Amino acid sequence: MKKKAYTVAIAGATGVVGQEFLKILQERKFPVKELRLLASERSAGVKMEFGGKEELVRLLSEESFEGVDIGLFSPGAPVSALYAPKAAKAGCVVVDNTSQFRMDPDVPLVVPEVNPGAIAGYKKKGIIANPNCSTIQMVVALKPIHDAFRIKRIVVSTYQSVSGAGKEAMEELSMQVKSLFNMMEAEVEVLPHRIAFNCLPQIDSFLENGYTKEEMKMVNETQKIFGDSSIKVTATAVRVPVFVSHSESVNIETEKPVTAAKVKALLKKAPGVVVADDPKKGLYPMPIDAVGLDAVFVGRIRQDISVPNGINMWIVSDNLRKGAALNAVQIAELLIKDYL
Ligand code: NAP
Ligand code: 12T
Repeated sequence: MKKKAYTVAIAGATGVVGQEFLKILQERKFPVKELRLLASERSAGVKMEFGGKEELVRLLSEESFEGVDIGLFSPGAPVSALYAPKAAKAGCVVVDNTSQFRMDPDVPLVVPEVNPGAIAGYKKKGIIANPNCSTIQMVVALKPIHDAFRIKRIVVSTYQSVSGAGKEAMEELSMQVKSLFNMMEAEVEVLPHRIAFNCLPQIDSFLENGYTKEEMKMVNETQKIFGDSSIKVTATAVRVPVFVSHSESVNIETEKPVTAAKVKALLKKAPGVVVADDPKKGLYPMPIDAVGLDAVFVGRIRQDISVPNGINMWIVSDNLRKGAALNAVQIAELLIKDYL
């Protein structure tokens, strides 16, 4: 018989993604019977608010998942690597936000607006992977265009906020701005260089091919989610001094002839997308306007004047919501609707 409410564990509850999980579960009235908030020994004992009650944060351990139906994970890739399989073994379905399992052929990589059917594959390992924040917002906007015109190639440059790198990176940007305004040195500890009043063309570490891991995540994850390894993707991922919401300049080339007007019309009715595109009125998506909202915002939609079937656009979304916690909760909603 179907359950009325579920026991949900949040691994990494005190992080920026974890805190967003708590907000979104409440906002969307996810049927939570019991909540287990899990973090490291640094935060064990801390209290967090859920549904008007204080909940104690507990130490993440092997025993954390007995009787848990769904585990929402964002404790960092090495911690997920260790505990997600243990949770799955205890009968918990894990929705993992880290990069650990995304390219595992036995783990589905899911964006509900794009490939909801892939969820069925969770039964192999008991794990579903949430894609990278930059991949999610891009594929939500590109899916209807790919279906209608078949995208052959994507060239993307990202403008990623510091919240993507966690609470310490957000603190680092704040501290650096304060220090610099007080004529003091900006201390660099979390991000590779000073981020205040700067842009860093490095997110995550560098690989042998000259790309960063973050850039290759966008390439590999896009192909996996679209189920199409022929789609060519090249990415440059840049950290900018913005707290929340990632922006992306995206150029696509399609097989079939395409126009900006057709793309706009498609995107206006696409699930999860809001078109904000009226240049004459100065209307286009900006990160400060996307914070706290669910949609993927698209603007600056225009014909690429340099190739026959090309389109340029600008895509913005809250990386902690659609880019992380919201996408994972949407996956959990499909899980309880169709599988649990
Ligand atoms: P964060 O703000 O730094 O938070 C990290 C969280 O993990 C905290 O709750 C921390 O607990 C917990 N944690 C760290 N080490 C742990 C351990 N050994 N055992 C148990 N808990 C531990 O980071 P975040 O931004 O929330 O991101 C966390 C993860 O989510 C990263 O892997 C990141 O790659 C991923 N992420 C995914 C997406 C996406 O899916 N698109 C987007 C952003 C981030 P304490 O309070 O005890 O330190
Ligand atoms: N390094 O989930 O630093 O793979 O912005 C997300 C965000 C990894 C991930 C970042 C990262 C991920 C970042």
